[in-house]
Amino acid sequence: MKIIDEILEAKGKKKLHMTLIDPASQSVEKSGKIAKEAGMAGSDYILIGGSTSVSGQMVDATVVEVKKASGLKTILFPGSAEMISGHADAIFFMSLLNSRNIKFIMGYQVSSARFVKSLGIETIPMGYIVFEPGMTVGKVGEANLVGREDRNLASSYVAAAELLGMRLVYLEAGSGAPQHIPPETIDAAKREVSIPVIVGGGIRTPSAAEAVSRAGADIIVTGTVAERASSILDSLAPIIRALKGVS
Ligand code: 1GP
Repeated sequence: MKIIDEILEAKGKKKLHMTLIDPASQSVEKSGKIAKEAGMAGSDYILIGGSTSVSGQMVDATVVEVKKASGLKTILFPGSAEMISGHADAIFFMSLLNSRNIKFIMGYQVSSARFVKSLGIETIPMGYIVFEPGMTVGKVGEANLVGREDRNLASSYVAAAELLGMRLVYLEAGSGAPQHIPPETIDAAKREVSIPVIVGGGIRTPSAAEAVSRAGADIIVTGTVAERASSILDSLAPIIRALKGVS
């Protein structure tokens, strides 16, 4: 079954969790360990990518190790046209909708499209929107950040993503953000569209995960919490339980 169909089937029935692994942040072996424990903690998919560019070989090695260690499906979340591996199950073929730089809106997509097609992996068109504070992706992606409380602009961006045919929309506060996107902003965006809404950035506690889930996120992404934890399983399991406990 395609990942997009699994996501659509889950929508409204159960919340999904994705663990973000940035190949630039640790060794291939450590990435495998994070993925394995994330799977044990109840995570549904592993996202592989980030804003710091790494070679295709590094992404290849990470994807292979993550799949071997966890058995979970992998989705590429590329920060550039190089960060693509044919070993992944799918790729978020994404556009950073609020970038000032055309490279992130349509440039990398054009330069990688024929290569991605040749790999034959599942492609999932995704609208990516970066909110304050944006962190590294806000800077590298040259984003006109959406204000944390700007429900109007958030709703307009997700509506545009839906009309452009994006299958998913991702509301991003930036990896390591001190706070996640406020529930009221998530709620407004969620009410605007019928496509699944992904929320990530700054979610580090069970109560934060529950609040984001309750506000309407269909999919919740965490990254930093597993990268920094002394016990990945012990830190992730309560977060995933909290977000999945919301119906
Ligand atoms: C970044 O939304 C993800 O793309 C994850 O953010 O590292 O803050 O969990 P954190």
